[in-house]
Amino acid sequence: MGDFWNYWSFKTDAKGRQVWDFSSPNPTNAWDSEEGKVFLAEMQRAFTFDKKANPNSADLVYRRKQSLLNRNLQDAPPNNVTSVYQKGTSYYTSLQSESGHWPGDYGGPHFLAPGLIIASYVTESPLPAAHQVLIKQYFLNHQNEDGGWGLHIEDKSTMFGTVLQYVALRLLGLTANEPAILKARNWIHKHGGATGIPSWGKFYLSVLGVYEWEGCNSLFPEMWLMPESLPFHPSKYWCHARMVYLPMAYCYGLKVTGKVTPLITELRKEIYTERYEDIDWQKARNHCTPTDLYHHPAALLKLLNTVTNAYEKVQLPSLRKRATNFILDYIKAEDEQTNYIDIGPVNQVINSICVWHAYGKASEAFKKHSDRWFDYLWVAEDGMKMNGYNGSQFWDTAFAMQAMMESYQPEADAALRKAYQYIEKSQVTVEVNDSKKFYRHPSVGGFPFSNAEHGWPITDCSAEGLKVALQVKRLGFQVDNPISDLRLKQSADLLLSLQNKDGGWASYELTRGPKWLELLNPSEIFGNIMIDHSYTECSSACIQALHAFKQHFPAYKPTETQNAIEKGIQFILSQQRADGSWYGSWAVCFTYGTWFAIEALMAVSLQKQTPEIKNAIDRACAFLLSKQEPDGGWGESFESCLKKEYVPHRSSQIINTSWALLTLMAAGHTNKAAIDKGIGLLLSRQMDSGDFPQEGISGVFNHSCGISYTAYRNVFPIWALGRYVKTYLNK
Ligand code: LAN
Repeated sequence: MGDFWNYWSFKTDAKGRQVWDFSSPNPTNAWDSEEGKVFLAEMQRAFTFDKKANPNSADLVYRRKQSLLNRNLQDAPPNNVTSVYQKGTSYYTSLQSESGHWPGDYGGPHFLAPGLIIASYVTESPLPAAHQVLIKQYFLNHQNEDGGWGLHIEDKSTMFGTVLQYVALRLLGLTANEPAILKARNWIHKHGGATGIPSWGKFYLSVLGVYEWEGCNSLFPEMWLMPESLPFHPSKYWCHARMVYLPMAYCYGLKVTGKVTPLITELRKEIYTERYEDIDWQKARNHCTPTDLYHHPAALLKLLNTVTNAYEKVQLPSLRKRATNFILDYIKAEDEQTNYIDIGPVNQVINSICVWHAYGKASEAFKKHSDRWFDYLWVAEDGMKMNGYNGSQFWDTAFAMQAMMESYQPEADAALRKAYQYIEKSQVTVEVNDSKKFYRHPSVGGFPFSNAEHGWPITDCSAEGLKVALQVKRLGFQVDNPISDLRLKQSADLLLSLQNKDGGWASYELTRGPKWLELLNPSEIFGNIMIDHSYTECSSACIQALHAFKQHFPAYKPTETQNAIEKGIQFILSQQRADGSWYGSWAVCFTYGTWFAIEALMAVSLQKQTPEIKNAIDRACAFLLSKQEPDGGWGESFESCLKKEYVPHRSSQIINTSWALLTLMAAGHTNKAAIDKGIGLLLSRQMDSGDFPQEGISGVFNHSCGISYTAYRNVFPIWALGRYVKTYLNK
């Protein structure tokens, strides 16, 4: 098995680009030959994965390779806190790349790779054979027992997941009678057929030509020509919604559809319960299978759809042309600003389709686009998946550094120094072109989630970057190329400019639109996608960063900074729930949100704690203690995110346990016995290698979709153990 893994090599460069290369043992790449076919089939088998044991893969392909390269472990040391801490750190540093960041699996969602397969089919730009085989294997590995797939790896089957993987598998060459396909088709038919796929699915199927554009509600490209002052102008959307609905509107406006090949004709026969010709497309527009429905489209949206659908019948070609030309200009700007990586995996792929449609397959723009597809693909023991971003390089590195700096260990020095170089290189130092025209908030001073080439700064990534840089300064840690004071000030300026009126911070930009814009959310599968809301986690990170900044630069905008911090704290306090917890929007779930909230409250109140803050902290700790499991750990299920109520996991989870411990220790809680028990759980879970096991999924977005953060199973135990060492052992 290992042999076949070895044909895949991971490449990264100084800019943090991550690509998996396949080096063929067969120099002529004759995959059609008998020998070639046997090779590919054997390789496919080497990526067999048992979803039933745990649908979360453990990123073993990267980790085995990298840790073998860099191991320098002492022999099994005794099982005490310090040794587990050191071993955990030493293992994790062995995974660091030459460029200083920690590469890792960022998969989880099930709607990304099918989009890419559809794009590559429509644009007649097939992925290399070896990639296709591993993507196919990934889909097969993740099929649920009932034959379907969900929105993400831990989800129950949905029409969205099932139809998309079904179609993708067929495009990748599986025949209609293969057992996996039969099972999937059975699921689709039993649940009423593909007319019930949610609107994003209707979109992909229409582009592919297995669904009619008439069966989609209008995506109304002319919306972009409306006055910007309107409260529902798309410039006011959350940037991810804005950048996804943009190319979608182009495709809808021009009814972009691939060639109707014989395979497409077959698919039209396979995925519906009635004849394709008999489908009532108008009725299908608002039909969503109940398994998929997370967000119920509001009456206001339905009303608006009636208007825009009616307009579609009489639309003016000249206006349509103006609108789609504007969209193309916008896509060009986004492509150039992000070096064709684009803000995320969804618009990257749909932009590729638009660029292909507008400029052709031979165009420079399309070539640059399809070259970036590879930045999103990741190989793990469950096959090849599409990551939720072009990686989580910066985010993981900023956290890893903080975890390792929590308590001083000379063994981590070299890794920290290298990691700092990645942080330094990632800061945005120049504004993007046409930033105003295309509704970009200023970027300079900010830090992205992945790498500088991607370049969209994020509030909390910027805050974590600033925190790291300031902590390095405070510790007097010697690094090459220290980030200048000017750049640190630019970073603080950016955070100040991003504070919302409610005192909180959203994810990428200011909250631009009114709350009621959520009533126009057309996606049945995601919640809160229309505007960028203030979040506890983002707000906490910004408060902590500004607080640290104030200590280093007390004379720089002192009143403004202080006011921002105070308003931020009020926002955090306002988000605390009656049970003492905070909801976490970007990871699972209340242990995450509560950890962030407490870090901010503690950071700013170390000298003087108001009764209000003290009370909030006490209630948070009481909440956490009430959720501690008998084995000493904490475990939260992904269901917490969906239900917005704490739902315990089947078993304690090291990541939730680490967050709970970090919180209790930050708060200086006196129940040391509870903390010791939690630490005991972490110690018991460490593996011989120094790694920790991959347990349940730990990331989430838009309340409904899980996403994997492979780094968390190492970074957070290290951080919690480091805090324990610092608090109780190194006194
Ligand atoms: C991310 C990844 C990072 C994440 C954090 C920085 C961790 C968070 O604190 C703020 C929100 C942010 C930036 C975030 C937002 C939503 C993203 C971009 C993602 C989870 C990665 C993928 C996801 C994106 C929306 C996926 C495409 C789906 C759509 C609904 C457009």
